[in-house]
Amino acid sequence: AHEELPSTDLITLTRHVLHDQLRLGADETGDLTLLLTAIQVTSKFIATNVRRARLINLVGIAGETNVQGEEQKKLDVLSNDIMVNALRASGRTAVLVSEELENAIIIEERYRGKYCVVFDPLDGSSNIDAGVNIGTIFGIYKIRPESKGTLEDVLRPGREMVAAGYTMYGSSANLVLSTGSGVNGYTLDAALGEFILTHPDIKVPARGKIYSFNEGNSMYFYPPVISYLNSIKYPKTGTPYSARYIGSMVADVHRTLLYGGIFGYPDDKKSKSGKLRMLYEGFPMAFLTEQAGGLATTGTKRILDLVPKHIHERCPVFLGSKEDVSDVLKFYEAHN
Ligand code: AHM
Ligand code: MG
Repeated sequence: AHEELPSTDLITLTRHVLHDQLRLGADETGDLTLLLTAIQVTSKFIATNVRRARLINLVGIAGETNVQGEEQKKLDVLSNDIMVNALRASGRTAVLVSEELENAIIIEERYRGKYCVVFDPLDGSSNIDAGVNIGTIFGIYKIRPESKGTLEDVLRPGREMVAAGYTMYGSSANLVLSTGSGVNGYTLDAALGEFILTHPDIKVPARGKIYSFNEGNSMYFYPPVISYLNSIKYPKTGTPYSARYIGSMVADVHRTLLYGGIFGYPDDKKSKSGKLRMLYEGFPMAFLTEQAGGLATTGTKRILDLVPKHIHERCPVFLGSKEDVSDVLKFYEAHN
C-alpha cells in the first residue's frame, strides 16, 4: 500500500465563501467574507481553549482567582469576550447580541459596519465540565437601509438573516454555515489552522429514525407532544425510533442534520415558551435546517417567521427531517 498524497487543492472556508459570493453576485464589498473570517478566528480560539480547559483552569466558576491572584474566567465568559472583541475589531458590525450579555452592544462609530451578529458564544454549558460536545451558535443580519444600527435591526424575523451557523467543539471542531444558498460543513485542520470543506451541500434526510427530546420533562409536556412521542415509540407498524439526547443543542442539531430525525425542545406546563432562545439559538438552527431541506416549527408556526419582542426571548423548537417534523404538526392540528 502506498501512502495517500496530500491534496493540493484545499477548499478552505474563506475560499468557498468568496467563490459562493462571487457566483451569486452578492457581497461585492467582501464585508461578509471578512466578518466570517473574524468568526472563524474566534472559533479557532475557543476550540483551542475548550481543548485545554482542564489543564489551564478554565473549568468551573467565574470569579475564582488563580495563584497569580488574577481572576479566572469561565470558558463561556472567555468565549463571549473574545467574540465581542473580535467582532468589534472587524469593523464590519453595528449591533452585537450575546446570550452572555443582558443588553445588546451598539458598536461605536469608528468601528461600525453594516452587519449585526447574534450569538451564543458557548452553548451547552452544562456539558463543559464533563468534556462533552459544546458549541458556538451565530446568526447575521444586515442593518436596514438608512439605519446606523439599533435594536430594531435585530428584532426581526429569522428569515431575514443573511447567514447563520455554528461551530461544534467535539472530537474535531466543525463549522457549519449557510449564507442562504445551502449548507456546508468545514472541519478545522489544527495543523493548518484552517477550516476545510468536508461536508459540502448538507441535506437532511427526508425521514430519520432518531428522536432527540429531554423526556425528563414528560410530566410537563402538552398532549400533542406526548401523543407524537408515543407514536414513534409504539408505532402501529415498523420499528420504534431510537433516542439520542446530548443536551447540547449544537451537537443534537448537528447529528439531526447529518443523520435525519427530529430534535425538539417544546414549550410545556413549566416552561411557557420552551427553553431555547429565539434569536441566537432557534433562528440560526431553523435557518440551517431549512437550508438543508428540513423543517423548523414551534408546533404551530414556522420559526423563521417569528418576530422577537426582546433579544433574549424564548421559543419552542421542533426541527429536522421534513416528514418527521410534519408528523409533529399533524398532532398539533389534531389537538386543536
Ligand atoms: P444553555 O444556553 O444554558 O447552555 O442552555 C441551552 C442548552 C441547549 O444546548 C440544549 O439543547 C438545552 O439547553 C438542554 O436543556 P435541558 O438540560 O433542559 O435538556
Ligand atoms: Mg445557550
